[in-house]
Amino acid sequence: MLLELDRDTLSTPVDPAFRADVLAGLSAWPRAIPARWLYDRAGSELFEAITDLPEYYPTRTETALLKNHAADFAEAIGPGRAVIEFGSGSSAKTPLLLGGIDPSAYVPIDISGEFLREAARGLAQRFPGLDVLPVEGDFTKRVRLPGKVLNSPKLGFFPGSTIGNMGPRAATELLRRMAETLGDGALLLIGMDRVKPVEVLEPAYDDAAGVTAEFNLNLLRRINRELAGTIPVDAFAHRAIWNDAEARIEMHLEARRPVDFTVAGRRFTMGARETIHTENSHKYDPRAARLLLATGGWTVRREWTDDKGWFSLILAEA
Ligand code: AVJ
Repeated sequence: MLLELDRDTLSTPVDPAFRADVLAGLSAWPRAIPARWLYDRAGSELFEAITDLPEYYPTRTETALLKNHAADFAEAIGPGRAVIEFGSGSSAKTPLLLGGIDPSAYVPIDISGEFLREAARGLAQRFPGLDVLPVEGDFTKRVRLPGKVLNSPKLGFFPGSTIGNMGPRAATELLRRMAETLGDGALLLIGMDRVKPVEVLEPAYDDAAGVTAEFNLNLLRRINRELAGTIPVDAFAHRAIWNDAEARIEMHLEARRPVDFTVAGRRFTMGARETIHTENSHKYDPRAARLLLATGGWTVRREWTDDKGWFSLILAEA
């Protein structure tokens, strides 16, 4: 008799979508696994560490913009809006926005429930009068907003250049869905990273301390742990390259020697220097940003950038 291993005797439950994406991605040519799987608990913590790196300019540049233009936001957005944050993570930048605009409610949406609840608790403490209504879910899918905010005018908040993870097609679809979710008269405050010299871009995604490398390699560790993988993690190297034609940084995991491994019972072989593409980070110049937003149903009202023009915060109207 063949005994099937009971689900709850396994240490980590298998997410069927993760399994499907990894198996399909490892079999595809070129091999590619969707970036969202980088962000398990360990990955989310490593990403937080990335945001403090000297080479990683986006977070500190955007944070400075939020601080320096608080009065502008208050004037352009006005009070009483329900703020809906897409992919809120640790909500680190949120207080900078909420402090200035006097919102009626705050709805953080994130796929990592644990992270979400911690962040929501912290914000509710910091803004005692504010309704904090967390929603656990994938913001790239249709999201059901809490009933309490359905009749308030809304401000979508999508900082961090998270939109850059998506290609233009997926980004357009997401922007359209956001416009639908947020309704008529909605505003969107979105952070977008700009095109800049490759000498700045590549180190930002391949730091001297090796934190980004750990972040990328964590995906292989996650596969080994959750999908009974035998990937020799040491045989892989982190690569970050600027693809100028597509205006994006690409992260890859490169096999340093021929490798042979199994994942969820399936066998894979890779030659030396073959890669698994793990993330894209698209960069937009101001015209491309406007075009993308317009295609997604949003009209740009204002744009703020830093002295070097490295990062922009854009306020758009549905
Ligand atoms: C979270 C998608 C905005 O693209 O800059 C940082 C992810 N990956 N370093 C980015 C990331 C490697 C980050 N985003």
